[in-house]
Amino acid sequence: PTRRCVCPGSFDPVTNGHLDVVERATTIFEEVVVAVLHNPAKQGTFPVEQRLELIRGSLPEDLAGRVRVEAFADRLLVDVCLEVDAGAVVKGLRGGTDFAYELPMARMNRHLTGVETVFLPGDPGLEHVSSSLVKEVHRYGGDVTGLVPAQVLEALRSLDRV
Ligand code: COD
Repeated sequence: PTRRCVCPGSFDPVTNGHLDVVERATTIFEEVVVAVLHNPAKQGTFPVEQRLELIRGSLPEDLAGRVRVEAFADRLLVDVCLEVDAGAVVKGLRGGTDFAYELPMARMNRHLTGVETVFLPGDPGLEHVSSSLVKEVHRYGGDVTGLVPAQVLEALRSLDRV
């Protein structure tokens, strides 16, 4: 049994969908490590240091003692889990597309070190929320209030709008 899990992602930037998964992970695990990792398929928008600050600034204060937010550059998720001594990965699933993307990664991670992946069904009210759609909607002048925390709304203002 493990007390600690890792919630990994790009968090570019963090959304209310991510925060919901992290907060729910704290109801199952005593400690949660939010790990900002590199997704080789994605080009980054926000610098990693800013992504960390935005996550830290958006988490409820009462969780501060049990949630740690860190970046791990160019590392395998399984190596991060070994380093922080976490026996499980927690991921949110918005729907079937997420599942199809996540299943091979969960199997590969288990193959590599035996680490288990726990999937949480995403909140249906946040199913349409992703970092990439948030950035796109903002870029073309749409309003993403309510989909991201206040600090992220502020940070988005620094991006160019079309
Ligand atoms: N509702 C529920 N869940 C959500 C929502 C939402 N609205 N939005 C996002 N999520 C979940 C996603 O499903 C995902 O589980 C997590 O939050 C993070 O999402 P993103 O988009 O920030 O992160 P990804 O998908 O780009 O992260 C991919 C990783 C960085 C985790 C992956 O590339 C990785 O593990 N990289 C490290 C290198 C490695 O180990 N590679 C081999 C993998 S087998």
